[in-house]
Amino acid sequence: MPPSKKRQRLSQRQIRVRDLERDAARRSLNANGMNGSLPPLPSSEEDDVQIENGVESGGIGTLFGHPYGALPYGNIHLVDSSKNHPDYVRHSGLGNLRVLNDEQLLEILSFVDGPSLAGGIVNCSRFLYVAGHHEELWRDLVLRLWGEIGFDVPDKTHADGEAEKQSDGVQVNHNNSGCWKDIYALNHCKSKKSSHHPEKHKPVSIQGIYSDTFFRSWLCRSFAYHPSWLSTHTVQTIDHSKLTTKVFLEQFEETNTPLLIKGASSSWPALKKWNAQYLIETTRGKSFRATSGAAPLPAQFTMDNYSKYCKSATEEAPLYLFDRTFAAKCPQLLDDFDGALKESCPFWSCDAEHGHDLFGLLGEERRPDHQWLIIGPKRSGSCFHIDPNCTHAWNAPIIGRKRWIFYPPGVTPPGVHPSPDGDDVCMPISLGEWFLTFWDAHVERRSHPDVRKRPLECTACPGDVLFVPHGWWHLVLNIGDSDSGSFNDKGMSVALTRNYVSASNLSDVLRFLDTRKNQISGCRDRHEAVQPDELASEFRKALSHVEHCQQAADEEKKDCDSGHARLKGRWTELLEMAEAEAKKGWGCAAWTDIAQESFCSIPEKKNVEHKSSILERAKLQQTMDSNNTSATSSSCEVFTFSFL
Ligand SMILES: O=C(O)CCC(=O)C(=O)O
Repeated sequence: MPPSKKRQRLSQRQIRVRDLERDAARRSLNANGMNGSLPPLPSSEEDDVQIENGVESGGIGTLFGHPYGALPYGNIHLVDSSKNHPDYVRHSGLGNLRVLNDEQLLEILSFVDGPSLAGGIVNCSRFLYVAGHHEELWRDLVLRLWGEIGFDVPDKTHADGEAEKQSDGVQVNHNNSGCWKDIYALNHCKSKKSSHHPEKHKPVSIQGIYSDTFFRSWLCRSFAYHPSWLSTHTVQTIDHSKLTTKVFLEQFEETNTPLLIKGASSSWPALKKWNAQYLIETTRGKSFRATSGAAPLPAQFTMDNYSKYCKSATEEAPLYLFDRTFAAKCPQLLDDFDGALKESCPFWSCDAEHGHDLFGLLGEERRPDHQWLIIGPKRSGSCFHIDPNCTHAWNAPIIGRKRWIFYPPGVTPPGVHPSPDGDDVCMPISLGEWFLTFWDAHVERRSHPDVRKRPLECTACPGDVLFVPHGWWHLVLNIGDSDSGSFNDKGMSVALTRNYVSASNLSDVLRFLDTRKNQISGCRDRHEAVQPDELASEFRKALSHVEHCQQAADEEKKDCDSGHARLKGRWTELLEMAEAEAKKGWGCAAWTDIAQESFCSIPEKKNVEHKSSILERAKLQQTMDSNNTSATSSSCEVFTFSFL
């Protein structure tokens, strides 16, 4: 029998409560800058879920395979609204909470514990089912409970495949369904010492969910590569066999120019030995640190668990394994490349005559962090940044290719908004968001009239090594082995990187250590490392330290003979030259005040507090960028980070 259409008479009190609720809702919407006219709640008649053959009707088909069926909000205009309000699923599923936008709703849900979320909230309504399965909610629950101590990741029990209809007609997505709820369930049972083995969660696709918040974060992770993203090669490239130390130093380090050295690491044992199984076995019992700019906390993973995570991660900004202690924890991994590096790339040997890896003079414990093992799933990577402490770096992909985009020192990439002193940077929260939002603006920059201000791009393959000069902005996307962009290609991407100071950047490093103390990184969380306040003086001391060797004794004699009664250390001359250079100013435009930068000149607001001016600049640049960029469904979300 159809439910009665007769309206119930409301008491005076009920009317007052209703009016108060409406008033509060209107004020809340206005406060959020939204339209205050609240659509009516559906009548009880509309509350009936319409199911045809087990699949809900009334919406339009899934466009992009969001596991829970969410579509961009704009699709709501295509809905036949003759029967129901087009956003009926949301309104009926949230009741008075519908005054919140989806971001606010997720914020509130982030306070809910796992059992209440899984056992209560997601069962309340279809909309809450989708919201309560937002991948990041489950990730944050896991990280808060077990991030620091480590947690297990279940095997991906279901083979990748198309969404499938169950016997009851409900559409279940095995594919691309994420993993954090499964990780939560497994570790929850373990912590309760339960012998229960939770089944893999199977998302149900819901029709009638229109949400940029849910859709955008999925889109920013599951995009297919556009061929044009990978096709440009403008980084200078030299075959390893043709590169001499002299050419590298004079034409690339001295001129601070990126260089792709083809085949430079092809002789490294790591190239032949490293695969997931080898890494798992070699690192057994050790854990590795992985972080994401979007996650509240870091996570400790064993290699086995991280490899499983790489196979199933679907969140927008996946946790990226960036481990600085791999060499001490697993010396075998160091042996797999360190000796071979000295032979294949003598310009990066720490014994080199020209003065390479000078921070090494501080000693392994006292120097700032300098080498990392980098592992991530496909589509993971590094958002735009400049390397720490004015260092140069090399980066060698061992498994899987990497796509690189460089912007020259002093030229800020589109979508990136540093504060005038460089202490903070606002930028899109994920690589996907940057590519989907700022690609067209980037393409325009390729034809900047001043060629020195154009970006450079390349793809580095296993076997190649890339030289990353100091002060260059760079973004790195792990693109696996095929250009197909298939979401099923989910293996780990593995790389090695080292950052260094040599004769060519020493003057900038000294100037940086003297003048940008709060941007010094790589030492603050290690008490044995030299801390920012002392780093400049300790580094100078190390450079002018006299080596007690025959050479020093001979030099002493020589100096005495020529009337200069002082000892000279091996690098004293280098230091003196660098000090003189540093006094003159920056050798590299990256650290000159961003306010003076000419390319992206943004009108400075007078009398604006420093911190708020970052946001002002971000908003202003966003408007400028969006005027130059074709619209996507994604809005630019910015976040701020400080150097650690
Ligand atoms: O491999 C990557 O993700 C890039 C690493 C990087 O840019 C860096 O270490 O500075």
